[in-house]
Amino acid sequence: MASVDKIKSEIHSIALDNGAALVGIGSRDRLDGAPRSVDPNYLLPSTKSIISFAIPLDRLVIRNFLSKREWLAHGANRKTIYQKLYRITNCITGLLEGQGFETKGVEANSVYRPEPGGTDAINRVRMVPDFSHRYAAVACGLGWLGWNGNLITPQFGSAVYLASVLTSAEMQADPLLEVNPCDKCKICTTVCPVNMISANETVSFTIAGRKYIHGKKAHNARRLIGCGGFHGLNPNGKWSTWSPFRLQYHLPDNNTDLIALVRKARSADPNRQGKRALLTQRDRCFNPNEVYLDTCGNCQIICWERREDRKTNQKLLFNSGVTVLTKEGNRVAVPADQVKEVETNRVVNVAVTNEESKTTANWLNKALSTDSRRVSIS
Ligand code: B12
Ligand code: SF4
Ligand code: SF4
Repeated sequence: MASVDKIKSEIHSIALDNGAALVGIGSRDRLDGAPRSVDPNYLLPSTKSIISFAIPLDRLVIRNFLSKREWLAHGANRKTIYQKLYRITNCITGLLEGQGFETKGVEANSVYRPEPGGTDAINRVRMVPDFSHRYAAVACGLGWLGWNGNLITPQFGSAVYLASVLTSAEMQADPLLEVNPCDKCKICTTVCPVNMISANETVSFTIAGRKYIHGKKAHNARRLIGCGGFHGLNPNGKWSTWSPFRLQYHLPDNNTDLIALVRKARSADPNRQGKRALLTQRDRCFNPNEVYLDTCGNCQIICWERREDRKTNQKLLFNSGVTVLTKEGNRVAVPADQVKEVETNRVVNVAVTNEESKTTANWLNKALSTDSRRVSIS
């Protein structure tokens, strides 16, 4: 058997050679007292070390996405990143298992603990992961939790995706990050169509005996409306995400009603029906025909390590206009005063141009199905 130091160095090489920009190792005791979603007992009780790694998003693609010059390239970038995260996970798991250690590669995304009444992509709302990559990354020294609640790193801000591996191998832990890269500019709180992140209130938790905080988030169901693309317009009405869809402007305050609204909107979404309701990120990213239709991600991708860049990103978004669905079934951005909302048969309204709104009876249903047919697995 190779020495654990050699294995550790091999793990770093596998991650970095296969596209990760950051990799770190944390000891199990750093997760004592941490939130329950990062308890390694759920997946691998024999865990002694946690390996975390991160891949940054392409910055040109982010800016084209925020400024609404180009939509689908961001999803394509995210898809490639997930493929790399899974490949690195598989390689590291193979290495450690080959050396006789019990090891569990954590799914990069879309795998959740059972929740009552929430077995599929229409009904689940709590979405507690089998293991939380964000908290794990903090415990492995990759970064801190930003005000936006995402992992923030000194090198790339929050614009990174994460994965983790649990193992019974006992390796020397890497140091924790000592300085918080989040300067509390709160730009992340201004870019959400559903005002998800509070600018004043915080929540706190403990990792490795240290206290961390992030901005308090509204109920999860609210986030599912914004992140899920059911409502794209900012409350000021001047810019939107890449979603042309609209739900109620005053979302219910009562959580039961909010959850019912999410489930109703998802039930009418053609991209969550049949087999699609059970797909994991792994199923999606390795299907060559699957298209990622991302509409937001703003609170994460706006946050780069330098404040000047964050301000530029915010400005690009604020000046990017409002997304409409065109007659041809495409999504383009136009100035806010050229937009009209029309009803659909899918719970949501959809934004179209003033001009094209006059003839929606002739083309809307066809354009809506062209829009959703981009996604391949059905
Ligand atoms: C679920 C999820 C979502 C859900 C959010 C719902 C949720 N519950 O968090 C949705 C789909 C809305 C979502 C949106 C986004 N996500 Co997401 N998501 C995840 C996922 C799978 C888990 C996140 C998580 O840890 N949630 C649980 C946390 C928030 O709660 P907690 O404090 O641990 O637990 C609380 C409750 O659950 C409660 N509780 C009560 N009873 C019980 C019982 C038990 C048993 C437990 C355990 C807990 C519990 O206790 C806690 C106290 O409040 C991770 C992948 C992963 N496996 O880590 C990606 C992940 C966090 N997402 C990511 C991203 C980027 C996004 C988006 C930007 C969308 C996008 N373009 O990808 C947005 C950002 C939204 C935001 N501001 O947070 C990245 C973050 C990268 C980074 N730099 O940090 C991740 C890590 C994916 C990845 N592989 O990189 N996401
Ligand atoms: S945008 Fe500003 S406040 Fe928000 S997480 Fe990034 S650095 Fe922190
Ligand atoms: S991804 Fe978009 S909708 Fe979701 S919380 Fe972040 S800013 Fe809000």
